[in-house]
Amino acid sequence: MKIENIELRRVRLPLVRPFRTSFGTAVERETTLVRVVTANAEGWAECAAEPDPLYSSEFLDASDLVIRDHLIPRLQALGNGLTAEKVATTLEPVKGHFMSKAVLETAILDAQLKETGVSFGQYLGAVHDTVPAGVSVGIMDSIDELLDAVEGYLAEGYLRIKLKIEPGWDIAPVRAVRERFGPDMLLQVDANTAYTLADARHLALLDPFDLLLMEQPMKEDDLMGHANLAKLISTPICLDESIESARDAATAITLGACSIINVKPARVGGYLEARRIHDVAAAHGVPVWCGGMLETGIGRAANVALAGLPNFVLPGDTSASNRYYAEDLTAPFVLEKGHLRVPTGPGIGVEVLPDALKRVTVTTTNITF
Ligand code: NPQ
Ligand code: MG
Repeated sequence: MKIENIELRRVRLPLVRPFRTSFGTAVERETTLVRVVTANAEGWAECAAEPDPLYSSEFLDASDLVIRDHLIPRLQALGNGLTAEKVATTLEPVKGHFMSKAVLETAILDAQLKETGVSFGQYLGAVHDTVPAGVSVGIMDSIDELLDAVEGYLAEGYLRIKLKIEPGWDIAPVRAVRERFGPDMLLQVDANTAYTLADARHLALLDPFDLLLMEQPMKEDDLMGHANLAKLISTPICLDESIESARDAATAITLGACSIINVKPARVGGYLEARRIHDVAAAHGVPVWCGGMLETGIGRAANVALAGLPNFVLPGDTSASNRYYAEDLTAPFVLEKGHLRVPTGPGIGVEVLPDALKRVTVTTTNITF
């Protein structure tokens, strides 16, 4: 494939409501869009990094820089021999920077699939036309406010609720939501690393609420701690931040550190590694679900395609566009009986809307390939 130009476009989109997690509050989403132009197609992807290194060590300014000065030059050295399948191995000598590698690989894959008329779903091996949607609900100022928010999402049709938790906002909100909405609703929690093993007895107080899972209670590098916690609580442990590769997934499963995995392509370097995690987990009988990073329609489209693979058996954080944005950068993803439709057009299968894009653009940088 011959790439002619790569555009890095910093955009900023207001969120419909602030999103608070144990690591901070976001009122807008800022990201860098990568547009890869070839002779016959253009590929799009969005970087999952945030302005500050709080979810992970990656952050947007560093991402732009590593893409421009370290990643793109290595891809340029491949010349016309470049394919999406060669991106990860070519970038392997650069340590870390998975989100930066992911956005490049994804934009290149989108261009490649558009050139050949294949959709992400077909390419990755999706077996479903629609995928069940969950929603991630931020930490709120009061239980009443939380109950109103959850009620609204359930009325929209979301099939699973994930509550963000932290010390001081855990047992009471979970109890209130469970009591108000009953035993049948699918409910889970995400701590984004806010606890330690010393909190095991406290976290065991969540056992009676029949949660689907508890996501990333402790530090990302604490696999042993998660394996120990798993023996002390009955809620299944799901890992997010800890899993940066298929090898990590195999290690965590073998250690007993998790029995479910949140697969986020951005966190693991792209959709090809994400699919390998899906496969490793499936081979171990470990279910997976698709995480989210507040993607616009660009990233959401590819996530929904991935979520169509057979071992994505739990509803993902693949929510409708209006969960986050009043105006998305693509035609909005909408809930149909709690499901999102897997796009079927070539590549990510959605078009970027030029006017919406213009309104949110902060800066544009072009790199001639
Ligand atoms: C998670 N996502 O599963 C993340 C974390 C997260 C949907 O819960 C701006 C950009 C704010 C990315 C907040 C969900 C964010 C973000 C939280 C990602 O852990
Ligand atoms: Mg998470």
